[in-house]
Amino acid sequence: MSGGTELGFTEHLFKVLVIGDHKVGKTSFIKRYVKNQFYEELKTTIGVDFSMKVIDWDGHTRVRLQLWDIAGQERARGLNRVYFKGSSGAFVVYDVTNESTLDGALNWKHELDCQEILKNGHPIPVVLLANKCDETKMCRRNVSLLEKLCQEKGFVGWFQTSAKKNINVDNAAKFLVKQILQNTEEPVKEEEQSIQINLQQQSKTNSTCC
Ligand SMILES: Nc1nc2c(ncn2[C@@H]2O[C@H](COP(=O)(O)OP(=O)(O)OP(=O)(O)O)[C@@H](O)[C@H]2O)c(=O)[nH]1
Ligand SMILES: [Mg+2]
Repeated sequence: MSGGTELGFTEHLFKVLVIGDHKVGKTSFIKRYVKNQFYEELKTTIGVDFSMKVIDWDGHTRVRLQLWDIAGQERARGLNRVYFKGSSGAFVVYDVTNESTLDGALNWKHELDCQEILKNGHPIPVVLLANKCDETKMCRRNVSLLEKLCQEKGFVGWFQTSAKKNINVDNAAKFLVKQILQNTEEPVKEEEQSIQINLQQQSKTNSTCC
């Protein structure tokens, strides 16, 4: 969602999802990013929590990021789709010390792709976060695997992050915001819009995923 332009100054409000399995560090990532704080013990998120981060992107652009911290258990409960609507981008987080959470991350991404499409017909930009990288060093094989996965599954990028040690938190956020801003700059041409409507109608009738 984009706000008004006043004397060459633009404000944007973007809804950004932070999703992933239970205990991977979603809330910690947000707390580090928004408040530069980290807690060894955190209560599990119930439902959804919200945080706001205001970024003075450049001299004439301000971005308000509304971060939606969705409980890891919500996917199992099938409630996550309710929260996806209207999002401009997402972080999908997994825990590098718990391999099964990478499968979980791919499932979250799949559900998001089934649900959210931008006006220009593209899926929303999603960044994969390999969190808790302070706990273990990622080997080359895993790095190549993640790069391949990103390409295959349509993530716009991935980062090794540590909410604990404040590694790559800002970089990942900047990267996602840049992708989101690029989408706002791409006007949708009229003929493209009608093609997209047709495609969306077709995909609704052919859809097997959701
Ligand atoms: N070592 C390390 N621990 C982390 C990191 N990020 C989070 N943790 C710890 O992992 C645990 C879970 O973190 P949360 O941020 O609550 O995880 P969550 O994904 O929000 O979990 P739910 O709300 O249950 O879905 C907490 O004990 C954190 O202190 C990190 O980067 N490194
Ligand atoms: Mg949480």
